[in-house]
Amino acid sequence: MTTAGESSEKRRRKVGLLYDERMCKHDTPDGEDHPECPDRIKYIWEVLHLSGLAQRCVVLSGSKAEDKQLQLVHTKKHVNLVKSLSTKKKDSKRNKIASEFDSIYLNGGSSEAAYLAAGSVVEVAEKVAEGELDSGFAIVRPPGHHAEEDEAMGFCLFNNVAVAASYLLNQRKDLGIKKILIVDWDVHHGNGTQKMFWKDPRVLVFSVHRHDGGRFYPTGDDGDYDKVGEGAGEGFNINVPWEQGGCRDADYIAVWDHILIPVTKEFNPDIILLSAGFDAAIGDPLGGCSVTLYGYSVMLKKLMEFAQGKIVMALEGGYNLESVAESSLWCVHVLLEGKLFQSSIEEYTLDSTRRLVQAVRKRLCPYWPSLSDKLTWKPEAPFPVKHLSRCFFDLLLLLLTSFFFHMWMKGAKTIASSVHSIKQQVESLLASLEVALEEKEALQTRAVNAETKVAELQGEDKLRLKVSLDKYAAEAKVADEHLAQVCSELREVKIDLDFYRELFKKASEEKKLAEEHVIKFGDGLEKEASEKLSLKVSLDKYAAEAKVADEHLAQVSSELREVKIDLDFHRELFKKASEEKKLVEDQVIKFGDELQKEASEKLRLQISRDRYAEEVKEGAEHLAKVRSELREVQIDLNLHSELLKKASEVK
Ligand code: Q9C
Ligand code: ZN
Repeated sequence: MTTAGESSEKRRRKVGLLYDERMCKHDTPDGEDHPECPDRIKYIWEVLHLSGLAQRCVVLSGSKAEDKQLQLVHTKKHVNLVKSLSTKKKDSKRNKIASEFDSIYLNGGSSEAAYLAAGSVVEVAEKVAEGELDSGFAIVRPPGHHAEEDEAMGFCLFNNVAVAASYLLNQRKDLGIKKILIVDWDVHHGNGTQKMFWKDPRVLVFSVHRHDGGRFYPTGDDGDYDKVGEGAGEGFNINVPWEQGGCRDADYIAVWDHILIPVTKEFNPDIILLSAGFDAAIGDPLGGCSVTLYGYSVMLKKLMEFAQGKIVMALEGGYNLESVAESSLWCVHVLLEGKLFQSSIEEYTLDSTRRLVQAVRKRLCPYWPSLSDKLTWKPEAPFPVKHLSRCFFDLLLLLLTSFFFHMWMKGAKTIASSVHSIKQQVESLLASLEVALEEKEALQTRAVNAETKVAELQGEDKLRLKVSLDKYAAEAKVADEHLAQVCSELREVKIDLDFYRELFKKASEEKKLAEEHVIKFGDGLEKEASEKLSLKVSLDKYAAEAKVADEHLAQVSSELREVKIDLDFHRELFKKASEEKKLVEDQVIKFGDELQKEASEKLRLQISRDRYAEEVKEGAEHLAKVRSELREVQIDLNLHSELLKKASEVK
């Protein structure tokens, strides 16, 4: 079992964060709204500071790329064109240039920002390759992966990630980087990157993106999975083209598990560059997919197992400010801690995803033998479950993540250094508590059932039972003492589980409301409904509810202890009951033929007894875990009120 205490003793990872305000100067010339706006990176930076994570990283400021570096992947003509933008004073001239490209705007700050974006990814990549940093995140704009050799495109001026990859391979041979994996999880195809390394076996380019049969941006065939590279680079380009929107964590994770990870194992890169667009995130206005914080942290964590964890993240797209900031935050958290955003939520992979994964594997298995292995999928969910689970789990996650984020952010202002661990504790406590409560109920029912059955079977064994009842009483006393000890342990801990349980209850109620809404909207309006719900899950609501919960705090705190005592007591009871049952069963066997009729019953009981025993054991381990987690949480009720104060302040 890994506890927070253990992992904090691990060597601290050095994570670089790069941000430079000058990249905010690239903006639309007339101040029109545009999804690729300066606030995207400003907000990420703010959130990283408010959360206290930035303070735990190595903060770097940007530097401009050199022309020589840019020309590794771009034509001189293109570099000069971008350079000239700053000297061309007239907007009209820049507008004319912009209009010659697809989905490009330009202003007086564009050139400097583009040079900084590329140079910054180079800088972080260099430091990670040198080993000065374990990993890093370049929070840059304009993005890069659509930019081609001689062309700006799709909000991208220079291909930042491609420049960095080429720089490491060609200009920093001394660093020993021979193989680079580029992972592009931006919802759009990384067409520029694909072209730049099309024939280069030193760079494995992997992109998962919406393709929609060639109708999604960038339209055409380039992003299809039959595009695997050419010449020496054949097999070193991998596309996973979604056939439609709506892809989720389970779909992305399936692609990781069945395509990207096995190939990465075989390729064994020296460093990983991540084209980290967050426009596949839930809530993105352009992407139409639903990747959650959990999905992003799982994907990143899985990549950290390779290249000795040398990962360079570079921001690409992502146009919902909150999604982008939260996802970034969680990725930095994963880089720092190597820990996941815990989620017990199981989802099912879309049928279309399974077919796609099979097709991609088939196309690429000549180059990557591990893709020929037989694939086994988890069983498919029955229809209504499949449908409902995708819809409701989404809502639940949305609720929980927004809530956690909110609580976390507010707390961060005052207790920056410990807030991330509190957040994690809260998560696992919530999960643990829910499970524990369910478990308690189940055990209670089962204990009663077992007792009934014992009573039925005992018959002539009353004497025997009398003896064991005394034993029972003695053991119950021991259990009582044990519980008293647990109680005092609980009292020492200054976190109040009920506070969170209350909040969780609220969240669940919200979820129920939300679910009713979704049903009303019906399947056809599912997307619209979930958008509305994300509004519903506004932080205001949580602030208000947290306040109510706080007021309940004093009253319910003792109740919690009783629940815990109850739980332990019932476990103990149940254990005794099971033991009794076994004794009685032994007697029954002695009765032989007369009880032959009951033989089948006995067998059934034996099976269930084993199951109970296992569950009780699991329960005990679980409880031990909760307790050890509790012991480590060092916040007190002041923190709660601080949190709440901050919550309303920020709101
Ligand atoms: N009909 C990135 O995410 N859409 N770029 C234009 C024109 C362009 C997205 C639609 C989307 C570009 C880095
Ligand atoms: Zn994108």
